[in-house]
Amino acid sequence: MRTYAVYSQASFIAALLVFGAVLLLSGCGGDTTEVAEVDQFPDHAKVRLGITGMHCQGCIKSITEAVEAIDGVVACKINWMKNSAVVTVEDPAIAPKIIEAITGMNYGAELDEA
Ligand SMILES: [Cu+2]
Repeated sequence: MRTYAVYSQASFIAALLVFGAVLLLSGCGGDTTEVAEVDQFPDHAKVRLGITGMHCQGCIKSITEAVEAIDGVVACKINWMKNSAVVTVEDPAIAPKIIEAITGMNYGAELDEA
């Protein structure tokens, strides 16, 4: 019985760890990714956008892919909780193109000047 108790405690902890890892990987449990703090491209210009109409991870994925497919876009990080995106670009002049791509998919998008 004692062995069983130790075993089940260990597997319980293992299960917790796996659960935590799944949460982290899936990005569930609230968006803890602070876009401003994780800047992989500090030397590049940023276009900050407010985006409306996103309702699931699928929206985020398709917007991210569409924006990153635009010539001159280096990366697109969307913060679902804040309804915002930070797009790393070669030249901020392509901002209208980015907005066009997003609104073309029936989401709202506008430049966030703040
Ligand atoms: Cu969706």
